[in-house]
Amino acid sequence: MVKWTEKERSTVSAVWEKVVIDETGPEALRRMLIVYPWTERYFETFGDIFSADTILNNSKVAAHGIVVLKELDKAVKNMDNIEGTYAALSRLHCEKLTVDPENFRLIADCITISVACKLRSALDHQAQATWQKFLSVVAEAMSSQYY
Ligand code: HNI
Repeated sequence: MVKWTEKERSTVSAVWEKVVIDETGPEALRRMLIVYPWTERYFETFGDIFSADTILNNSKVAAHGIVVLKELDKAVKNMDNIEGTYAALSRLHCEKLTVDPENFRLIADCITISVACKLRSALDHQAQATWQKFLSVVAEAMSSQYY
């Protein structure tokens, strides 16, 4: 199990408090789809997401970005059991959605970049290190039920 110092816990909470889910969620998912276009294949039901323009204007992408980011709130509130928190969601992504788990790292990076664009100097190197540790634990938890 991952150990968190008090400083790390307060840093994750402080970063998370500054995140505006309705902005950062859509922004992060759009980034993933544009920067890593092969991830589009999982979202066939979202309609036309075959160019940067259509991705930026797709309301389903925006809405799903919010769903993904809202889910992170559970990890912030359960830092000592992130794996357990995401066990069912990991199974869903493995068995039903068949998402390659490598993509969890990609979306984690896109979330960090979107957060950094928003927070600017508030996400200093120390805060970034802690935030990325947090997201890598989330990505690992999302991969935990794969077989
Ligand atoms: Ni993900 C559905 C959370 C990464 C593809 N995803 C969900 C749902 C949540 C969620 C919550 C809704 C589940 C439900 O309906 O019961 N996804 C997360 C989280 C991460 C993540 C917390 C990583 C931090 N998902 C990814 C990645 C991909 C992905 C990296 C693909 C590249 N997810 C999907 C797809 C769906 C989905 C596809 C179904 C969407 C739909 O509405 O049909």
